[in-house]
Amino acid sequence: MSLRTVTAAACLAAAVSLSAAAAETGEVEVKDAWARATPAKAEAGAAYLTVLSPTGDRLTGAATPVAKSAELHTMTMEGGVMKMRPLAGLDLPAGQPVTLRPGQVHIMLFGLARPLHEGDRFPLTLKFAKSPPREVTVVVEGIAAMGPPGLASGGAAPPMAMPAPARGR
Ligand SMILES: [Cu+2]
Repeated sequence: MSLRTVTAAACLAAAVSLSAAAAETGEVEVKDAWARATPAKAEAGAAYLTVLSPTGDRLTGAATPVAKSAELHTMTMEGGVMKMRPLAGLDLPAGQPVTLRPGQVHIMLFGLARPLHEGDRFPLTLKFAKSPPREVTVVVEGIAAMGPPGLASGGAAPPMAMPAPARGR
């Protein structure tokens, strides 16, 4: 057995034990975290990702140093216009990936410290009902992107009402 084969085998073993551990602890998996670039003076942006809980959980909130607040939002069609409203939590059925995407559930970022530029990366901490908070890296895509590279579904988003922060804070 060559050294290269040994290394590959060791890596594979490590990867397998890692996913086994994740399944045992019910640790959530998060992938394809991305955000749209924002116009120069925009104070709000949105982040999207895919999250999977092996044992079932609930996404209850998010936080990031690049925005004053991050809120779970959903979108509904009202009179032909998409309107956003805050969402208290998002159920994560056991073993089923849940994808946040433009025009649907998203993580709204209010009070951006600076515009999000394509190619930027920023940390986002996700909060869950059961699992410990989880920090992921969000990659900023183009201003009209519909998804992370290779996963873009295409099609234009419907017209969207201007976002407003939730009241009563
Ligand atoms: Cu929103």
